[in-house]
Amino acid sequence: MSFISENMKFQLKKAALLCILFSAVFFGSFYLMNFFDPNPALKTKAIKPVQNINVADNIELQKRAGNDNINLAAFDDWAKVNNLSGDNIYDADPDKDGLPNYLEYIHGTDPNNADSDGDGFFDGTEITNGYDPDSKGDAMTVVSVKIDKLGVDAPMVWSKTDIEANMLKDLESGLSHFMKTAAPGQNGNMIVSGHSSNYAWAKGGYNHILEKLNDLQTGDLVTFQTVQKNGRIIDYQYKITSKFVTTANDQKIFENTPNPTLTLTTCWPLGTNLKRLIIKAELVK
Ligand SMILES: [Ca+2]
Ligand SMILES: [Ca+2]
Ligand SMILES: [Ca+2]
Repeated sequence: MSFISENMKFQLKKAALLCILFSAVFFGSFYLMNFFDPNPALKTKAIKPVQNINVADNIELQKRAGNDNINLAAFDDWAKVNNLSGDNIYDADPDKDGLPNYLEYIHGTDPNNADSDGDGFFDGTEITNGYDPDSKGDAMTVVSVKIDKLGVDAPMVWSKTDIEANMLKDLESGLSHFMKTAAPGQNGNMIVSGHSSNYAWAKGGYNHILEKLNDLQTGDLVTFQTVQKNGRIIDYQYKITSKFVTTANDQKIFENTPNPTLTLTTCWPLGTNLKRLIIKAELVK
């Protein structure tokens, strides 16, 4: 009898110890994971300079940013409501969030609050990196790519991977934006790819989305339309500056640029993945 009870005690002690050990390992690794990497998606928001545009003398930009529901006559009313005044009213940044008043107005953010959605990231930082300044956390703006000349109107996927198999998965849902490259309208080289062709049995609705890419010429336009949660729709137009075919591993196309540029890439010749057809374009200002 006493033998069984001793054995039971031993087993209970062993179970308790195992339980403590397991908890220590589980919570310890949970803590470490969070300590080192609280939220990888949020962590990628490096602060970059925001474009400094004077809307007062930029008619083309007014039109693009206008979209009928944002007009400059209304800017004055908006400025009054927000107690903004002074000679430098468009370019001033009273809340020091990296976003001049003019861009606060365009994006519908609060010019007197550096973090309009209260998620811990400044309005300017969010916009520069493609995040929605009016949606908490790691919500990106919803982007579609429109190339009128080719009849292309497709969603842009914010790729979060540089692993080829996963990138191909992204291409099932539209055009793919290479991670860590510039966001639409922002300084730097934005790299976007799409299928020109694919296997007949391949999944996805965008397997031929860029099959006519070679029909584009210098001067043609590619539009990136961004939609924020607050309803703001902003079109960024890129005008094509060059077109060329290069090898599949040409690293030069990834080189960064100081100004907002677009690199659009697809497999070429049509029906193969031997080479790449590249379109280079610059933001219309
Ligand atoms: Ca500001
Ligand atoms: Ca703000
Ligand atoms: Ca924010």
